[in-house]
Amino acid sequence: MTHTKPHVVNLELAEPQTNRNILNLATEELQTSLHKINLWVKGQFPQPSGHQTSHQTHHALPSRWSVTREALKQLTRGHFSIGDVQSAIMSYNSDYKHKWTFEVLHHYAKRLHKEDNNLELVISKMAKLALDLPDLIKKGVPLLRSQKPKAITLSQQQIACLLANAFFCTFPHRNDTKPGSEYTTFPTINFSSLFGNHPKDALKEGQKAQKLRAIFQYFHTVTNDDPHQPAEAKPDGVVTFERISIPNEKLPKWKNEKKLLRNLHVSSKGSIEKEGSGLLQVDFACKYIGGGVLGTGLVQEEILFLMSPELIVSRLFTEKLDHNECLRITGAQIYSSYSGYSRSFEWAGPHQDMTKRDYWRRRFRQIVAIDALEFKNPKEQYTKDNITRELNKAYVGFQRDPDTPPERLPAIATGNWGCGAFGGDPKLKALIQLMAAAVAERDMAYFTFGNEVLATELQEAYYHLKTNKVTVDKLYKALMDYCGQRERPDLYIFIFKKIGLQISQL
Ligand code: AR6
Repeated sequence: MTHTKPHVVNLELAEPQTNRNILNLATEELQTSLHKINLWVKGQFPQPSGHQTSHQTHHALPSRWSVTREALKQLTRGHFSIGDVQSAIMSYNSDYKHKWTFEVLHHYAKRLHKEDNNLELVISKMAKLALDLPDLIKKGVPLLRSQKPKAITLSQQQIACLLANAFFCTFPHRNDTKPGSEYTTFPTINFSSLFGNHPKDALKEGQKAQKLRAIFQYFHTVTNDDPHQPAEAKPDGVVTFERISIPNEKLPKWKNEKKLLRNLHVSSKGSIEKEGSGLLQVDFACKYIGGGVLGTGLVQEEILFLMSPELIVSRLFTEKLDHNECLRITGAQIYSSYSGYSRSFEWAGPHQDMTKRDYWRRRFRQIVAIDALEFKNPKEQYTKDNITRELNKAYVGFQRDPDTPPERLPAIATGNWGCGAFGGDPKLKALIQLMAAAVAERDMAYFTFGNEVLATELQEAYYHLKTNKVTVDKLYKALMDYCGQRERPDLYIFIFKKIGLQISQL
């Protein structure tokens, strides 16, 4: 059986071959959705029986890609309605004709879309961009599989092309989330879930349509060929996605860690993404990266991903995160600004990102996705296993990249990680992050997101712990004692007493 020789790898690589982060594409497993897409683009997607010759395969299958290509080509010619976009998407997704609805897309087009951004023009350029897939991505992008630390670097143009395909729901095998189906351990990537809405959904149609404003702003920018656009704002760099896994035996032994707390800056005002710019920004993640960004979620992680849609592409290749893993993303650009939060969220306009770029043309912006545990019952968080798990998770996210010298290590910008949708206790989580930062030897800026009481309490607690040179192991032991309490006294006062701090105001 003769197969067409795979095209030469055309992923732009941001790091030199000697760097440990580099993708060794030659040895990557090729069982990836993108590899399959390449076959599918060439009409070679194998039948489930797998008994055909390549010749038969060419002719037996009216390839999904050829149907897709025809549908998208129509859109590149302009003169279409949103109904036509819907029909185009459904033409190669007919299995979902009774499942997918498009009222949010229609809502956006009718009520939210501004005439100055010609929607038809943007969508036709997006179709063109999606059709560039075979030219822009010539080899399968490897999957970032569980427990396999690895990095992928893509050009912003490749990301835009992949996201245009996600918008038009062209990725095969990625719509079925039933247990046992091929990609159940991966997040979804096709945008179908953004277009429809159910009356019982957490967001109303109009609220969900705000997400589309951010998405279209992104596509408007990446397809913008206006020569007057400032060169610094152009999305012509690269972005690195790195899965980090630390084996259990290499995780800190918390009860023996003698490190002192590092510097802490606490503020009740400001946000991680704005005031924390230039620092390592924490994404309060879901283990399925991006959480509900393509559905009804609209809290910290989803908003982050909507402001920087390049982050969404990580859903294509990042398998769900395990307890000892995180995803670190370097170089993503910001395209929009927002106001409000959750149900009051609104897209607030375009953002021109002039952030400088590094040697590899990545914007100086690093985000680390760490997923906290979700506590339906708040009591569950005060156990040795759960506290240790959260310490480990934070440590994995904060750990220094061995290539960065300690003196050039940015501080961490974080806040109430795990304390909104996931129901955690912010006083406990702040302490856990502070301990993990101490072991990772990084300073921290903590944004309490308007909670002034928490800001004051945290500042005071930190002051006493720092001036009394309390080490991580002591804090860990005090936390373990706290877990054993029947009642839940104030966490910080309990710890001070346990450690024997003489504090006059107690
Ligand atoms: N800057 C600083 N603090 C913030 C910001 C911000 N931009 N946004 C929110 N906060 P949450 P979780 C504060 O609920 O509990 C998503 O669906 C604010 O106090 O987003 O870890 C993910 O995909 C807020 O209450 O994080 C996961 O599935 C708190 O941070 C899940 O939610 C927690 O924000 C994660 O839930």
